[in-house]
Amino acid sequence: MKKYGLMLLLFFSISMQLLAQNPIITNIYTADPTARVYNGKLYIYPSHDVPWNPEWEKLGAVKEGHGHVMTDYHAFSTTDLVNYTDHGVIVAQKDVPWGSKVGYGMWAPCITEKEGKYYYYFPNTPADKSGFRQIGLATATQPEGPFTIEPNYIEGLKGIDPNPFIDDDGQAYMYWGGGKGNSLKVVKLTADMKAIEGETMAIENLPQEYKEGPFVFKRNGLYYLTFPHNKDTKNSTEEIGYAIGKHPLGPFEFKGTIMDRFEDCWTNHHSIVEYKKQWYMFYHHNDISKVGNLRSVAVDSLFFEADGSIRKVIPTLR
Ligand code: FUB
Repeated sequence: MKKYGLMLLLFFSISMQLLAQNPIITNIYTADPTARVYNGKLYIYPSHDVPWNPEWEKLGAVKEGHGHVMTDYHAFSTTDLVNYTDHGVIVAQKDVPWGSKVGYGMWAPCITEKEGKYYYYFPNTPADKSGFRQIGLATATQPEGPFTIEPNYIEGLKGIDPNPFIDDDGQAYMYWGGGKGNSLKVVKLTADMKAIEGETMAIENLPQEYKEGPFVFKRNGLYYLTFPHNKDTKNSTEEIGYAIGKHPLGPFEFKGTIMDRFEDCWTNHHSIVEYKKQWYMFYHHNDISKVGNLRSVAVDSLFFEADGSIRKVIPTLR
């Protein structure tokens, strides 16, 4: 009986992989996917790449060199990793009380759930020009919203790529940071998830150059810190590596590469999640647009070895 159960599980996971077609979201350009499981569904919270609109320059927006233009966020959900529902815009730049209203604002977001409430952290260009990006919060009682945006950004979280992580004891942490001179940092969050608490620490001892997009998860008592790094500045994407620690604040020991660099998209940004007893890695590539700032979210299965190490994920591209 047990044998048939295992065979069925194997058959199910192979069929899912055969049916799934990358990129998985094709109605809009999406990048930087955070995948989470809520109420039996798998939700994806990506950023939303759009082309630059020259009309914004008349309103005072300044075109930035990197070209990552984002003005709102959508949420998606699925139960089979084949069919995805677009829940529409959940947070828009024009509605952020503390943000600039036009331009490049909203880069990689991330979400977490605590006691039935959903906490959606997102970077945006601050209207007060206090930094390249500040990180704000929107909350909801359902994973697809409606979300209410907090009036101010969170003091002490200047930067990009927020990744909240809640440990089994209920303590929440925020990892964030990326880009030149803006390294990986971690700090505790207050119980209401709306402010930082205690000292901010830099995570500096990773042997390969950290770039951006941290994502932390816990498995079998170990904390996996995964991150894009080791970028070849010429023509390829960032590589995704990982380190393991025994505490959310580290120290973390670098363990290797989860996904190699591949062709010409400049960035990669990922999340890792277990759904229906299979682990998955969500990431992005430019295989529809062929340009680095109009990206599309993809997914592949991820496997652990018996010793807890991660087997390399080979991206299945279009
Ligand atoms: O999507 C804009 C930026 O590119 C993100 O914040 C980075 O992680 C990189 O993917």
